[in-house]
Amino acid sequence: MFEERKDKWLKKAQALKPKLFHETVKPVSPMPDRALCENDSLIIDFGNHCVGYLTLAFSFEGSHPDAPAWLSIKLCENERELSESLEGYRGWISKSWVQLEQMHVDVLPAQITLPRRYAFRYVKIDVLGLSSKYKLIVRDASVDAVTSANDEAVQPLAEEEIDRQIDLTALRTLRSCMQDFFEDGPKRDRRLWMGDLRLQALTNYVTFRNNDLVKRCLYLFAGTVNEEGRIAACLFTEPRIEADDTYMFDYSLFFIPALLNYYEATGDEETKEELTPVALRQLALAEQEFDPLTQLVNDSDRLGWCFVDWALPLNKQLCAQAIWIYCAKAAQKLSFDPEREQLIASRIRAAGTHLYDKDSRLVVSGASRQISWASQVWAVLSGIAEGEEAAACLDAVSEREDAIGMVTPYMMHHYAEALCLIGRKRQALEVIRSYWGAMVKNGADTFWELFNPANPDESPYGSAVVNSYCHAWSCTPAWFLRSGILEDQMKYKGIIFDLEGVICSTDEYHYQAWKALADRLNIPFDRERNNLLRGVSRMASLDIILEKSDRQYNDSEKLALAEEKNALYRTLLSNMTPADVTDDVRNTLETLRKADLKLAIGSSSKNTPFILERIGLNHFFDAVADGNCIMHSKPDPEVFLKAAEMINELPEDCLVIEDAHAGIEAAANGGFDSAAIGDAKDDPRANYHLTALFDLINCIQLQ
Ligand code: RAM
Repeated sequence: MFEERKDKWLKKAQALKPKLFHETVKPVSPMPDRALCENDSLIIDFGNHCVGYLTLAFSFEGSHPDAPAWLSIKLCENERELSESLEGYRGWISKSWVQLEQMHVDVLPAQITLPRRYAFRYVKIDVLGLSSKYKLIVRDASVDAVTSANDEAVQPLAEEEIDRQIDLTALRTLRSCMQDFFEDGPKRDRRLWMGDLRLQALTNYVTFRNNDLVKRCLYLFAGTVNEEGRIAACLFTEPRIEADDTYMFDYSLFFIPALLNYYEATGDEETKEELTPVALRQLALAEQEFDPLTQLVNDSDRLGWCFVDWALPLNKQLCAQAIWIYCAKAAQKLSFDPEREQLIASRIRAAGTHLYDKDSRLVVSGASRQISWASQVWAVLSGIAEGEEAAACLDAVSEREDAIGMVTPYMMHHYAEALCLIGRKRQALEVIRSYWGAMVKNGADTFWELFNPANPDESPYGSAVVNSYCHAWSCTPAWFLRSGILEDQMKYKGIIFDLEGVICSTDEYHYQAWKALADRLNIPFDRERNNLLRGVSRMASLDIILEKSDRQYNDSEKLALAEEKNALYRTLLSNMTPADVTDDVRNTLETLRKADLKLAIGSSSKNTPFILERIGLNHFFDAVADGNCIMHSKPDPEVFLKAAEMINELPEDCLVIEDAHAGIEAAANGGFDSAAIGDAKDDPRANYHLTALFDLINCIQLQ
């Protein structure tokens, strides 16, 4: 497949081979005068992570060197590597990745450039053997550092110190990985991986802007598809361009969003047209992995069939299903197909039917119905879980100690992206500050391939010695920090909720109390008549009920009856519990709280404090304005104005949520925007019309 085009594509890729920028990097402090004897060692710090060629200059003191200097040279990406030992290495990938050399210097003085390219900040020289007739002096050291990243294209961030540090570290990471192509790690694996490319490219579009390098990589992948047309998980470019024999479900599919993102960043129609067939071919090939009856992706345990994260016990079924959906949606943007649209819908439904646990509100994966963070994150990113359900997935998993965690910055990227998608940019920023920030605190000057805060020494390879401490997929904070995560994300500063009918439903209790009173007075009253009482004050409601009575009541009798009803109503209210707050309401409130908004109640009910206490929300709101502190009820705006004043915000900066027409009118009268729900949902005076409270989250976000 594509055989006749592959050569042309590889030629295109080769024509885009970048020129590398060179920079000479010197150690942070001058070389010590100290002369070295056998068994002495010296550590040289170059100040920052760099990728390039090391030159060392040696001289000696004492008599003419009568034997070579025998040296061990260890190049380390970070400080912790300096003390890591290879002895008893038990990792499962080759220890040949360790940057450790031995050499003999026969003639002194000498200047030696090591032939290999290294990724490092520190160099440790151990003198393994030296004649006692002379001492060795390391006179000078320098690095010819190389990258294809153009620093001048980057706009620096002038934000909080922590963000600046994270951003610099992320930029340095990407810069080191940008060579002839986007390497995954310049120490290890020094090759082009599809999963990594996708995230590097995203970050590149808003930083170094070397879009031709992305184009080159897309053509490299397209030019090396196998006979079926499948994109390999990774490829080599030396001695000739060749795909590795590793194929992974998710990595092949990620060619699709990578191409789409490239097109969105550059508008390069030609590349889009030429490579879209390759992208669509990945979807077609993925079909083999689906069960046509259930529309679920097979629950495979073939080693490495789908990557997702380095959490080894992770079951990949849900993630694979979600990644297919995510990539198929991207394919729709490259080339829309109505049949594919239906297939996407049916696979979302299949996941909902077979891989969603209604009780826990979590998606599950595989025959063992495993619960993991990765599954929840991908369910959100794919749209398997949407709106309030999506928020519930991310919240519920954090309560589960048995959930399989996330261990790579790659997976954490997707978590932060999922949070942004459901409107929790603030929380996403916190994730970036705490997760990537913890690496900075642990001494990272480039971000690592894997970081498990619970176990900073964890390695996917059985030994930290072979870890990559500068790894492409961890560079995305530089993308997040430039993609609106820091901006004021909400249209409003405060949200004011009506209580009854919005936060909780008390309709039934009102009905039962009026019914009991009407029964005692022998006045006919039923649910139909009860509808007439909606949004009507207590005394006016009583008048409506008394219309059907045979006798007249004077004002003081009426007051007593209203009191009687209220007493009954309050007795009934005391049956309320936190369970009266629906998941929709709870998730919406949590999400708004995490978005850093001020939340208030504006309700005409004098029972407000009592109800809030019963449903367990009395300490939740920043302010409560209720029937006890106002003179005029809705549609007068007094209660909302009071609430806005209590949270110190102007009406135009607040949004009112109401289920009664009188409330929507009150909001308009006070100069507030409003969102209508329930009975008032279609009120034309409202700015937003909500089917569920969670719909609010999308309405109030700045795009
Ligand atoms: C490792 C590398 C690479 C990653 C693959 C799946 O070999 O770390 O970055 O994409 O695994």
